[in-house]
Amino acid sequence: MKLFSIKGRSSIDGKHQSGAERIVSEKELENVLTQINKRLTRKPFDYLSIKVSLIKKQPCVIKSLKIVDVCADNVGEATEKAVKLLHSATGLSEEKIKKLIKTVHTGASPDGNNMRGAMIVDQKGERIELDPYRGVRTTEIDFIDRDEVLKKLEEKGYTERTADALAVSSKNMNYPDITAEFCTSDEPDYLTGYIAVKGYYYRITPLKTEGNTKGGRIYFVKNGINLKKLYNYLEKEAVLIEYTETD
Ligand code: PML
Repeated sequence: MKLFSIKGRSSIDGKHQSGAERIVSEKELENVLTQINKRLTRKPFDYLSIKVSLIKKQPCVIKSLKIVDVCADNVGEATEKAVKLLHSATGLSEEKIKKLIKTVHTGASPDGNNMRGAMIVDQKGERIELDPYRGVRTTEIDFIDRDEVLKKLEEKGYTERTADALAVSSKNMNYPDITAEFCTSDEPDYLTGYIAVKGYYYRITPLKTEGNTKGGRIYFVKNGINLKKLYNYLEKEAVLIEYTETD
């Protein structure tokens, strides 16, 4: 079956506004293009692009991580829980992890803004992105039957952002040399973030302070990782995800 990758994004004054990515069959193409167009035009924009390309290599199919809800009374308690999960998945010291999280909360790009993609941190706690302004982006992903998955997630009180983040983290955790991921949104009122480790997506609220426009992702990787292969997997290889319900 012919599959197409769709990538849409909008911006205003050069600042990212909305994005949407899908993998769809030829039959779904027209409908999904309409959906994406609606999603991108919800926010004001002065630039909008939607790119469609045929996927040449058949995507591999993987299972999604299982969602585990973690509640905390405040950001401090949520961060402590996040740090413990990351410490046990990466072996990095709690102090180092806290510093890295603070970097995300204050703007991880060298100019103090949010990065477009994720930071990459090795087991020595060092940042190793090829470009620290851009980072790495996980793309070329979709759920098999995304609408059905979205319905199931929304019934459980989750959001479209949860669906997108679950897809990203499931692709990430499928890579043997990625051990964990940290993520908070850059939306000032979206306080839920997550920690992904092998098999699980720990959804933690509130993982950031209300009103903070800084957010982003950290990918924790093994020492000596081949960055060229990592970038190629995350940015170029198409992956389809089968949603797995939490028991
Ligand atoms: C969730 O709702 O499970 C957390 C999603 C984090 C989204 C981050 C983002 O979209 O920027």
